[in-house]
Amino acid sequence: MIGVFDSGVGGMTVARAIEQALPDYRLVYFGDLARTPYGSKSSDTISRYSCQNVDFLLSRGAKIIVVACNSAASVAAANLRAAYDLPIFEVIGPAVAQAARFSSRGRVGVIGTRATIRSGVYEQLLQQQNAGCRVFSAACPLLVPLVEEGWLDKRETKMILRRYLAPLKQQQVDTLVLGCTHYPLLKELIQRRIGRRVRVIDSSQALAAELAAFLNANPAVATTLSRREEGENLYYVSDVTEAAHHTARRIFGRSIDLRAATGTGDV
Ligand code: DGN
Repeated sequence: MIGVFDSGVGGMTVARAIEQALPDYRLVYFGDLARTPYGSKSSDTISRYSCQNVDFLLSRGAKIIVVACNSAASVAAANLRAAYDLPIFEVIGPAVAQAARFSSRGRVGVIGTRATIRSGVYEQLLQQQNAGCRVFSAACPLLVPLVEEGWLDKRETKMILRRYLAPLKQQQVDTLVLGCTHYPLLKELIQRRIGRRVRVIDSSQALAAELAAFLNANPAVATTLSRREEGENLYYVSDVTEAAHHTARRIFGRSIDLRAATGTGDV
């Protein structure tokens, strides 16, 4: 199985891209709804939760891990790679590669949770790829709870977005990275607010393409993965809520059987 985790439902935007790019492979998802949001927690706590999430996915047969959460990727990806002997993919690398490629004037905006922005990982990686690039980042801690609540088109959400994006607009960014896997659900609102000329980057498709290329190049790993004819994709959450059902349906365009995950850590 391809194991995918996030702090909640946001990572389902990545799971969906993987389902579309790799329809023959089975996927198991874990959304840590009981402990979301991660973005406001300390790095140690996010790292500990991330290890527990990987252990859960391994117990369900995952042979590859996708960290579909920027907050976890920014503080825990290196630890996970050191601790687990299996391929680990994450969402930040593909987003950075696209931003470096598409930025026309080297003015890149990044929005994400507090943990992601505090880590400085986007600045560091973008400047490694393009030394002249200027990065303007903004933590947007209210957006994840709004998405988890399904407030995707409310007046209050638009007002909050206007406030968060104003400084980036003022800096005239030419590219804006959605540095949180919840934000693609607000992509249209964000695009409208930041302006049509700004390229808004959501890394889910690039990540799915990277995974597909890896499996092509590594058939020995690909053969260890369970195939779709062996069963459905599995979607686990550590708390099954009405809002999660609603958001999952919105992401996949179909209703998703959200299973309750138990024994996933120290909740
Ligand atoms: N989807 C997670 C991310 O990409 O950072 C949100 C983290 C959170 O829980 N706030």
